Amino acid sequence: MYQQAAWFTTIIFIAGIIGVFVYVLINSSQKEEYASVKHKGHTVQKFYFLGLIVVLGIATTITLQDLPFDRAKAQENQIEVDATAMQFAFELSQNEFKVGQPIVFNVTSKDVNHGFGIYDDNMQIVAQTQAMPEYTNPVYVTFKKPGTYKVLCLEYCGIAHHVMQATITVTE
Ligand SMILES: [Cu+2]
Repeated sequence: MYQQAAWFTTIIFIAGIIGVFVYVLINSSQKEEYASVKHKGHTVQKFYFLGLIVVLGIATTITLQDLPFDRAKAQENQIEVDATAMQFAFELSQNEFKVGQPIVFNVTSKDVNHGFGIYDDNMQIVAQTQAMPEYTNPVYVTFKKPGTYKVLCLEYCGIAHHVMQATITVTE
């Protein structure tokens, strides 16, 4: 569903850009005094810039209301797991867990910025954070159902970014 929304949004923006190009192309044969064009350009620019701020402000507010996963917190009995990302793999100090067991993944990177996204069997995101060199970002997860989960990189990090993967097994 999210992929579809992203796809349609992209298509709409591309159509808009094509529309602008076509409009400019059609009107490019008309000659106008430079001074008047410049003045008009500034007014149009100001109008569109304010419009853009309003549109992006509303879109950001609406889309940040809801994350596609739970925002979990630290818990006393949580298992600590070291999760290190590198070109092009993930290293997890533990990858077998039980349902209902609170876990914190301490996520870092050995080289460049990576993403650390945990996906369930249906490729629905469960949790995510950035994997950054010299920083450790905690991700709190409590798996609610058994299955095979995947860790995927969410930040383009180089030529083999798409093969970066780790597996997590969750049992009852
Ligand atoms: Cu990557």
